[in-house]
Amino acid sequence: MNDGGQRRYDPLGRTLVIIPTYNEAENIKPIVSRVRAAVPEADILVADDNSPDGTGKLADELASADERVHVLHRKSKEGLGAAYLAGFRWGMEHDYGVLVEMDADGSHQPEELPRLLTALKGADLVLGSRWVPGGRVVNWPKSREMISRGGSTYSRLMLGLRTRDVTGGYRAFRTETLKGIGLDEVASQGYCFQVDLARRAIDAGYHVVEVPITFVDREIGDSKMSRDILVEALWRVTAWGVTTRTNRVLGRRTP
Ligand SMILES: Nc1nc2c(ncn2[C@@H]2O[C@H](COP(=O)(O)OP(=O)(O)O)[C@@H](O)[C@H]2O)c(=O)[nH]1
Ligand SMILES: [Mg+2]
Repeated sequence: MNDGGQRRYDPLGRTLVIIPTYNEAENIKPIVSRVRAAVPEADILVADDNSPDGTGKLADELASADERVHVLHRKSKEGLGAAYLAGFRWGMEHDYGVLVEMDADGSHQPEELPRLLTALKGADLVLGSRWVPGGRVVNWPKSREMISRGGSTYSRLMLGLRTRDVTGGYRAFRTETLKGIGLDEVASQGYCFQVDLARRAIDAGYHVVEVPITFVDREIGDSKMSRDILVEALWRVTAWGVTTRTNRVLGRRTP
């Protein structure tokens, strides 16, 4: 829990890097080999939603050649949130101490992961952050940057958070933190899943640290960002904001 970072933290334990994929056939091999090179001691779990382009099969080939690589095959596309929840549960069942979120498209550079893991030695959750000093985005269209910055700002204002980058998806959790924030109640599916987890961790009093990252826009394949994902984020963040404020007025804790 949050006591200003003064408490002693347990050693980190084994690390699992979870990579959700939907149609990332051209990206899956490069990203897995970069993760293996950057953090050889970590295992990898590819959580594939039955990608029509065969990403799951390519991941299977990687897994059969490397015992540190695992694949979770899911029946159909159910969104980033559902894929991560399934990945987290797999990681918990297999006793990993650290669960990492990372996109498959190279936007989250595996070479920066050691810095996130070092910071996690003294924290409950580390957020890779584009919007703290030292953090930046490369090659992102201005429109996407505005959506992301706007989403973070709106979420921060609605939810009363001080964290700068609450929508990002490059994160390292202690497994204990995820156990403590009640994953069974998480219903968000799209990218607001990231805001949901951040607000839950902060509201529960966990020590959340932001580490600057350089986010590089994908060079290959298509973004899965859609209107539906944006609409879900907008209504959910607004609803959480209203609930949080109402509960504050009534003196209740937000679930
Ligand atoms: N398993 C799974 N992965 C997804 C889904 N939607 C997005 N992803 C993955 O989540 C990561 C981020 O998605 P991306 O399209 O790059 O989002 P953007 O960077 O915000 O444009 C990528 O690795 C995607 O393949 C989904 O419905 N299921
Ligand atoms: Mg991307």
